[in-house]
Amino acid sequence: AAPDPRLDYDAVIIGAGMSGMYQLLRLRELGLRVLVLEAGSGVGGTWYWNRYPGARFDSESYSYGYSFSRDLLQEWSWSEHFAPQAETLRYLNHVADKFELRRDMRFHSRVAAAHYREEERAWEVTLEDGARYRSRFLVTAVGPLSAPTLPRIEGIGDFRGQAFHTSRWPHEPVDFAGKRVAVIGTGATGVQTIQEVAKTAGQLTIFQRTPNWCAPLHNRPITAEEQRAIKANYPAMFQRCQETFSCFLHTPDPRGTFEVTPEEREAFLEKLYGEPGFGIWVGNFRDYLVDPAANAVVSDFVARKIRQRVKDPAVAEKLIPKNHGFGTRRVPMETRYYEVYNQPNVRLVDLQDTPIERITPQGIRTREAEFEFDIIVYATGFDAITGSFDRIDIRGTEGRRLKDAWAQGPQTFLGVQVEGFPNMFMLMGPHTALGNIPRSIEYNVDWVTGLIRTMRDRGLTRADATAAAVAAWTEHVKAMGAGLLSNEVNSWFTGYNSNVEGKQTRVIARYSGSAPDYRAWCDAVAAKGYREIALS
Ligand code: NA7
Repeated sequence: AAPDPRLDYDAVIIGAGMSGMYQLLRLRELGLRVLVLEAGSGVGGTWYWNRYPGARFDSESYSYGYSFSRDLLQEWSWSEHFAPQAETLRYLNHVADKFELRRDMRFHSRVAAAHYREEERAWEVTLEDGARYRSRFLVTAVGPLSAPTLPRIEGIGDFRGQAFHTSRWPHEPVDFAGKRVAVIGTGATGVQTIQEVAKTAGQLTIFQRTPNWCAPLHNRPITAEEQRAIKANYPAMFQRCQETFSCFLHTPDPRGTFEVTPEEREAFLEKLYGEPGFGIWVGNFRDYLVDPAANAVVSDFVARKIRQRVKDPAVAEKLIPKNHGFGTRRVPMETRYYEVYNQPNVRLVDLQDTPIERITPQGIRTREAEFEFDIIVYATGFDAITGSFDRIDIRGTEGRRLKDAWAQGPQTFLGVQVEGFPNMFMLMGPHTALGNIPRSIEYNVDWVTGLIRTMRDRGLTRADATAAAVAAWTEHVKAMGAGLLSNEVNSWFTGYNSNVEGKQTRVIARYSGSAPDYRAWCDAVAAKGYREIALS
């Protein structure tokens, strides 16, 4: 189809993270006029924003980069098995340079609204600064964990020291040496922050509301010999990622927890605890995330490890989760995290015992005590999965708001489309397979590109998933989540957030079947000519 002269672009992509960057490249190859709008001053998304101390991968670096370019794979060398944030950001800037991505990107451009205009079969995208663009397609590449949330605590604006949310970290380094530092939050981010800040802070106070089950990352540098092996082995490694449940190098062990002797069980768990990466979480016994008795065995193993590592038994008990089992929330991967609590300059405040009452100009007041700080770090997480959509005024046909369409939880087709929002395609939207996210991103982008290519080739200008397709997919996603212990726990996995109004209920926000199943489903839709999508 010839470009529509009424439109500024064929496609507008919101977000210049890993999804947006790759989508730009693919749509450019189709000859489309594409614009990427990015709120930050550079590319990288998650890896641009999350500059907090200690931020790093906990998926193996080499399994986490883009796989689409042989050149790129061969010329880039990861320095550590689990690379630090700065290296990943350098990598993504390298990708942007190599493929000249920035020429189609506009930075410092936060999208405020996106409204579908039926007359033109196009999206009108408005920035916070008022700039406006009309585009046939709207691709959201906004990330599942990109809308930060601060606690709703009184006095949060009163604090006179320095205060940061971990994902809005300043670009200049923050000096903790000798300072009195508070960290609120003990999720994957809090754990990475705490173990790093504890190295230099004069005094570190950790405010923990819910302990998480953490496990050792076992990071180390990549040797020259390993580097050669990694580069020689890329095709096989990515093939493996295509075959595993969540695209990680690790995948569930085929054995059930009680199919082995107690001695074998202990030895297996010990082995997993000693191995690098997510193995203990996603490579564990096949039934431990659905069977409470199996889960209790694994949880008990990790609890014993925590008791061994933390010297003060009272502190150890506070660090052991009581209301959820191992692996049912995101497992923070750590490096001497538990040993931090043995340091004389570190103390743990359990908010279950003594809730925070308010932030004061000097620090934090709990029910029991008044604390003074130089720095407060909010490692309090995100309005996950739907939060970044909620922050944009997205309206489909007849002005219907996406937020209203999702009032009872997200409704999607393949996590890519929403009925009544024609020509809007979501990358890593709700109901897509998460797991090793870059693997899912590449698949998602290629699938969306295939649909747009088909439309271009057939001269079609409107794609809208049918209501029946959305209902069927949403039901399928719910069914896949049935019986998972993680869906009975409050966490970002279940869209629960104590800090966001209306998000104190659990929803099925992510696809929890296997990535191969997800891809098979999407492949079949494409192979049969997108019958679930009304194309015209
Ligand atoms: P998470 O995993 O959502 O963790 C947020 C942490 O902050 C968690 O410990 C929360 O406790 C705590 N929190 C949140 N609000 C408050 C208030 N109001 N008071 C006290 N404590 C609070 O976010 P992360 O950034 O660590 O990780 C997000 C994902 O990013 C991670 O899973 C990786 O995949 C990458 P709670 O558990 O809610 O009691």
